[in-house]
Amino acid sequence: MPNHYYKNHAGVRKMKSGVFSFAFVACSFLALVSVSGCSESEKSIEISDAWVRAVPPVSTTTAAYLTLTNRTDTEVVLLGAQVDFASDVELHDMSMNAEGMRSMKHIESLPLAPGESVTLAPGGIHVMLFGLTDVPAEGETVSVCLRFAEAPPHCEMFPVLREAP
Ligand SMILES: [Cu+2]
Repeated sequence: MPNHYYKNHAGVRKMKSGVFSFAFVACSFLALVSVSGCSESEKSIEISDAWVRAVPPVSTTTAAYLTLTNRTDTEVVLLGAQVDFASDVELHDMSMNAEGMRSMKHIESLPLAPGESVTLAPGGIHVMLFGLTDVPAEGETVSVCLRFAEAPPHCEMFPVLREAP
């Protein structure tokens, strides 16, 4: 796919916004055995600082950002995401070229070791949304379903914002 370029954007980190987490593999199984058998805070994938960038209505692309923390005992691998308002979704990493322009490349998967946390933010790794069929408006929330290896997709509501929360 062709390289495309973004203006340099300072990803200013502020206070944590909503923190979501969901039970994962081992916990889901234990939860079937006993409701209190597994604390979600101990064995889960945690999602925080989730947002989708608000773009002009004529735009055909935007991006989703979040912080993922693996609180399970096993490696989890993020493969990408799915949304109902874009035809294609890819994990991208952004880097600086010799001219000081930022270029993006497709990454196939993003592994997280137990306890590891990764932040997808402007200027770095992001979830690229191509072929927008319905451009999300600022202030809306949209469903983004994260895809993992060896686990069902997990859908979360992401706020649509102009800047990082
Ligand atoms: Cu991208």
